Amino acid sequence: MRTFLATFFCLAMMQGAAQAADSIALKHGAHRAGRRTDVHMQRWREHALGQFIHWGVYAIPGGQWNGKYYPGAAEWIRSWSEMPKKDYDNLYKQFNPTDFDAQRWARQAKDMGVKYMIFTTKHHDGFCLWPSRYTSYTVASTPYRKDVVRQIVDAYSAEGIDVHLYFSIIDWNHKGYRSAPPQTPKEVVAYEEFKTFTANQLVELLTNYPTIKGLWFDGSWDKAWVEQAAWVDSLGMKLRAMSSGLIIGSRFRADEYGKRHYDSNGNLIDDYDQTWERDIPENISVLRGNDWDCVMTIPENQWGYHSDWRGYVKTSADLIEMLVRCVAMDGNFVVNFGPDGRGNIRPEEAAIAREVGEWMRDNGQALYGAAHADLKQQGWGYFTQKEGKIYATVFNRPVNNLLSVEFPRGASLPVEAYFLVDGKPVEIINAGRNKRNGRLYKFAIPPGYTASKPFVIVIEMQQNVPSGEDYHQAKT
Ligand code: FHN
Repeated sequence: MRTFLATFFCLAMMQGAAQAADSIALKHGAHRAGRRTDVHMQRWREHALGQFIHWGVYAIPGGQWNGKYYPGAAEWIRSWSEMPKKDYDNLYKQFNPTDFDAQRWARQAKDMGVKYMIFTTKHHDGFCLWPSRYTSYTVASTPYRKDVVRQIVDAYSAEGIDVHLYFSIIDWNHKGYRSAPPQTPKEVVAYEEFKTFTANQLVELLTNYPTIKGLWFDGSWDKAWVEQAAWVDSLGMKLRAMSSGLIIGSRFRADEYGKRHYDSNGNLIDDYDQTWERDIPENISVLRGNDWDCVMTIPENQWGYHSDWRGYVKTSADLIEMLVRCVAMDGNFVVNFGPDGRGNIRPEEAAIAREVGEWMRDNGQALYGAAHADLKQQGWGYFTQKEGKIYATVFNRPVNNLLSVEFPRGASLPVEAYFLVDGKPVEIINAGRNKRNGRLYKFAIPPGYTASKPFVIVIEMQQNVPSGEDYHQAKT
């Protein structure tokens, strides 16, 4: 739900984007100006928190092979020169995750407060976690045999969590796949076969799992794929026609000039900005009024299971801060999990899920369905807004216990404030006008108030703004 402060802001943003460039005619650029307004996208927008799961045969070596530690992202180990390709390509014969219990994963996600999840049906290695009839390199050829995607879709849907399917365009297992554009007639034929194969698999996924809400594409940066703009665009339309409300991010296709994510006119391609991987924008203006998500790893850059996490590992406090920061800029935040080769979610990730979930139970109201509030950013935390209320999430409590909030000139003003967790009142101090004729308020945290975690103050806003006399700006 978007209300008073953000509405003004978004209109201004969109007008800014529309005026920014001289448009050129594009056949395969953005097919819509501005955000999608349908119920499916609105539901996605309100999720706030998502879970990513990277799982595949790379979970078996878990970043180590023949006793040697692989320092890169574990799901890329096949590309490591010390890992023989032949060994990797036979790992599927060992894939038998007897501990895998999709319902357990889904319950854990639900307890964490997750509203949608993204599951790797096929990563760059080409191994399919569903029994695709277009290749034998699938879970059906493993000792495990059972359709993993089916179990995930059923278990998460039963918990009320929306499922989106990750699909890698890169496929190291398909003989027609290549990253550079095909040159010889033979290469062209092989690449055409790869395209048909890719399209067939995508149609198969939507046919087999019709309840899924979106496709999350990856690996579409290959020049060979980028050059197929017209074909990829028509494939996207076909997929959308199969699944009402299907959500596809900006990582699927390029325009006819090879521009990805944002087309040659600067407009977002498809439904949301998918460029924010392990990164969060500095401020909302960077996003040009578009929907977006941020996908984040818990260790520095591990998506698939790595048995030996090194370097800094994010804490639940780090992730909660990122989550609130994203929602305060109208984005969703997605935390990645990499289960091991037997189907277990590692204890570090389980602890994160538990801790984030505990925090979300008390404070999720400040995030689910909430939007950006156009208030000046303050060093103590972040603002979100929903239904006439401002939610102020405090991460850095000032030593004087006074939270400054500046309300712009003409905006509605606070009438009541209280802690979200227990409803106890917070004193509002009118601190006068600021230089720009806005109003400065202080919200007084009682000195005896103790909090070991970030906490939320709800600010109820006056709905009818009186027109006041303006303060004369100092002449400087
Ligand atoms: O190469 C992949 C990586 O392994 C992982 O899947 C991430 C998730 O966003 N995407 C690619 C890198 O951008």
